[in-house]
Amino acid sequence: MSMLKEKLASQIPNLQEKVRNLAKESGKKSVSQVTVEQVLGGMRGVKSLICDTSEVALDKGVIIRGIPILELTDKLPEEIFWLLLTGELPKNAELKDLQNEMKKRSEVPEYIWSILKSFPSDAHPMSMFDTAITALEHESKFRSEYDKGMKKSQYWEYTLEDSLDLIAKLPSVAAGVYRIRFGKGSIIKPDPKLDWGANFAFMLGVNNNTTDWYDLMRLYMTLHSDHESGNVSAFTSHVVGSALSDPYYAVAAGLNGLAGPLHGLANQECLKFVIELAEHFGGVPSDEEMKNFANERLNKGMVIPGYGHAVLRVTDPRFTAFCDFGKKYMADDKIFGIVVKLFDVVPKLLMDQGKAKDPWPNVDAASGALLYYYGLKEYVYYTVVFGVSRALGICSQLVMSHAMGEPITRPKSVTLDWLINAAKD
Ligand code: NMX
Ligand code: MLT
Repeated sequence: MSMLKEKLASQIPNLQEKVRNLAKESGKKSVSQVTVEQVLGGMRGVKSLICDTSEVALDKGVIIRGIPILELTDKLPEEIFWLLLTGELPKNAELKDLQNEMKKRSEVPEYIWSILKSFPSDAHPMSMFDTAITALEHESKFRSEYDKGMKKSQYWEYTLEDSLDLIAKLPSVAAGVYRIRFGKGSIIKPDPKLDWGANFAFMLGVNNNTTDWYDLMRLYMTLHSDHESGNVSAFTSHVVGSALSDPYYAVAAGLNGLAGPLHGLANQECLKFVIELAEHFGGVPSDEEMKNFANERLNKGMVIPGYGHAVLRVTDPRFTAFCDFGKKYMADDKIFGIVVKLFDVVPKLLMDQGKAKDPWPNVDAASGALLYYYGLKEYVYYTVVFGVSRALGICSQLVMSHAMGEPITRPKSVTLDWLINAAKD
């Protein structure tokens, strides 16, 4: 048994007891009210989900198991995965054990490469990535055990098994998508000496494998890993997983949501916008030029990608972490310079426009410029990189949800007329 599974097996009975007691002692207590505005407005702020892996404070950003994200930027993504699941950072031996588990499970079956090679040459990389994850469902231990008659108390164990298998393979699959889709030559096999994040950077094959490129990928994987459970991708995965669809189905479903421009695809849209600015002005524009260019976009009814958030009301600390990295390694780069200048100009524009509740940058405003600097220029690929990282959080949430014995998700919908009448009352 892996050390991670042992650790969880020792913690989960306590968690289950807390859930049982809460339901028994306070099951009928009211903890929040729902306004008409919330029903009409994407359920914003409705407290109806449990997520212990992380929380997003509107004035602080994401806090993973009590630790603000800016205090975790020097951690490996594997350490974050352990933290998300157990609430503690791993000891050295635990980290080694987890890394060994991942290495053992990292081989990608040949049929995945055949499927990826059969895509149209202009397919979107997210469609390729999500299809590969759905196809990998063939490997699901959760489903095969369920078919044999798995007990409810074992759901979390096989969710963990599938999660480890899937997460171990994702860097290879994602790098394979990149190399196939953009004609970069043969697939690069993982280097057994490298950790999970650095291996992803290595297998993309875009840079001379410098330590700062590896560091950027580790940081990227850590920063995007989890953002509580109400965001589109995590929530979708939660709903799909609640039907006892196995983690492959659940993760693929969530990442299909990540592929939307208001969610993870904003990183692609943001870099596209930055490149447009660079090409239009032949470098970093002045404040006035940038303001006019951005206003034109707003006047067309388009959003400024990478700005605004459904929960946050401050600059996303993940943006801050990326900017700090950029200032250290590429302070004079033109593309990074535009990202910094956008930060000077856009919040005021959005405040003047008066619509966005949060005028500040989110994680997607800076991430692309850094990948671009290291040679990952094909920005339609960027959401795949986000997806590899987000699988850490989604899988952790699925394990915890099954550990708590959560039932199938099934809220009640009402008709518009019902709502109009209820509002009159
Ligand atoms: N540029 C222009 N208008 C905006 C922006 C923006 N960046 N952000 C919000 N608004 C508008 C929004 O479209 C809405 O307009 P309308 O009333 O005409 O429909 C109005 O402001 C109120 O929206 P909010 O309540 O502030 O935002 P909401 O919670 O509905 O949506 C986002 C949050 C993140 C979807 C929204 O801010 C947005 O579209 N941002 C740009 C896309 C983006 O960066 N998404 C990435 C989010 C992070 N991630 O990785 O997932
Ligand atoms: C995320 O990381 O999922 C985004 O910031 C979106 C969100 O939290 O709603």
